Amino acid sequence: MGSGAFAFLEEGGALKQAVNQGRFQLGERPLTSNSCPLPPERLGTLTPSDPARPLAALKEQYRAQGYLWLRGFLPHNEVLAFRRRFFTAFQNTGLLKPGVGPADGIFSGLEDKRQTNKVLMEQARTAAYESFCVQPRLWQFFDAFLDGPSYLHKRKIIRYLTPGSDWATPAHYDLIYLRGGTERVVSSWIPLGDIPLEMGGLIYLEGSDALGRKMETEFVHRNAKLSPEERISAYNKNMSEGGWIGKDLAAMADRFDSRWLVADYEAGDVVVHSPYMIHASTDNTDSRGRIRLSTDIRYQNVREEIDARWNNHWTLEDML
Ligand SMILES: O=C(O)CCC(=O)C(=O)O
Repeated sequence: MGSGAFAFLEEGGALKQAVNQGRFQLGERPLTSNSCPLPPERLGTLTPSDPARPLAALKEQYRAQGYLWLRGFLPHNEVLAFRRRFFTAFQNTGLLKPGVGPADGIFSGLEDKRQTNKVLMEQARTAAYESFCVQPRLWQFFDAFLDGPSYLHKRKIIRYLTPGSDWATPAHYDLIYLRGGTERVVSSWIPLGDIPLEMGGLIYLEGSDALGRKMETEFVHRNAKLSPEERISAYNKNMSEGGWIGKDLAAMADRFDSRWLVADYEAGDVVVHSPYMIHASTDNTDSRGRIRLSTDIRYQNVREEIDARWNNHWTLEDML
């Protein structure tokens, strides 16, 4: 995709216009995260990147922004095929609205967590998911991006969020959970299907890579007297509950005089973010009932220190 295609998004996109005009909301409703409204003056849009740009330019943009929103990085149809495959596995759990194709992933309105969690954990271990994450388009990019052979952490998270759910990801930066390895680890958040604003995608606190670094320096100082095991834990006595920075995103944006950057993601997009970049998600309030599906996986240079705690498949109880 040539860079011309992005001029629209960068300069005249409807989303950006909405933010600029200070009327950023979903229909009559404001955007929320964990039910807390995000005021329009504290919102902005993510800057899209053309994956075809020279690598040096992408690296520079990543360094400057703390993230890259790579539009159309993966084949759209292959991502949708994966979404279909994933939700097909849930067909007998009652999660999906009957009579609608699994690729649509429409919520039935009821969830039996015992059944769905079992299927989710199975899906997180399938060869199909593994092979999606190790597809050459991804590892070849990360080999180049990380200046050497890339390593994909075995702990790979695949999440879905039903509309109306009372959970959105609170604000955090990833190194809180990955302190046992290199700080050059890079996270990749991949929407598995379109995730327009109303479906609750990932949002980033503008300029927060520097903030995350500052916070981590303070934690290193405060954690210095702890045992090596505690020092790297996201749950040690110096961390807030669950390692989160907080759930009230509006208050956080006020406190740091910053904005939350939002996007309408499409199947095929890949976001890459630094381990210090503060991010969170918004609520899925989709009136069409679509379930938000995404994966977040981490790459690093294989020659750098690897956090051994991430050497196992993700489980819902692993407390990492
Ligand atoms: O998908 C989410 O809600 C959270 C993802 C995340 O925290 C990450 O990609 O690091």
